[in-house]
Amino acid sequence: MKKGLFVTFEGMEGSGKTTAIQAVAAFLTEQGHRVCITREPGGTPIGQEIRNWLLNPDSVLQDVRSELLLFAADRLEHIAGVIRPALSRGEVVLCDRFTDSTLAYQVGGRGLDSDLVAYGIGLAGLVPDLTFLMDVSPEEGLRRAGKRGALDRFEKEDMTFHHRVRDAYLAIAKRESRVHVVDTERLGPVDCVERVLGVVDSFLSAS
Ligand code: Z5A
Repeated sequence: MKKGLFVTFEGMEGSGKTTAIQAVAAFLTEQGHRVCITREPGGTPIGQEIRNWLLNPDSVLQDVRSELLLFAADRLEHIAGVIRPALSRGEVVLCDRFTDSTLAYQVGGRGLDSDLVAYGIGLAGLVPDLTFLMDVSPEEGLRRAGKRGALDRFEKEDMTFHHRVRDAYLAIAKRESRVHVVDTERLGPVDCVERVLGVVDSFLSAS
């Protein structure tokens, strides 16, 4: 039985998801909430193996649908092993990427059939209470990501891929009221966190 709060952070590479999650977690912990920080892919031991393979720039797939199934396997293990247990303990789960990443990258970016991807997402059987779309232009996001060194298998895709991903994210935000857009190109890290905390606070007060 779900009791906690499930919050996901979405967006392009380098958009500021990890930065925001760390600061939001510190604030909520100080307020007395129990917080679980996790991520996809890679929130479980087998998920970490899947992540290493999927992000390795040398990994090659013969059928792009295999990518969808690897993300789905990572997610099922993650939900059963980490997210649901934390929610049932009443924790606030802050998750770096979830199902909206699959819609943005596998449908928007890769062009997979949306019904097929919807089936994969449906297997999850879990919808976030709140989602923050940390929005940034692909140019700025990749500039930030590039500062870290070698690019991963997704970061290496061409600019049209990244623009399709961003457009897909913005389309999700338009149709889903749980999604709140945070402009991380205009707002600095501190203001981004303030915006996120304002929404979380209103949600917690109303529930
Ligand atoms: N993927 C998929 O295709 N399908 C799926 O279903 C799922 C995932 C779940 C996982 O990568 C890859 O898997 C991902 C999609 C795909 N593609 N890629 N690449 P990931 O999630 O591990 O990697 P990432 O998104 O690239 O993470 P990241 O680069 O670490 O981005 P971030 O966490 O959003 O950014 P950050 O580390 O917080 O910040 C980056 C830099 O920007 C850092 O120097 C900060 O100090 C700076 N920063 C942060 N916020 C700001 C603001 N507001 N202003 C200025 N500078 C800032």
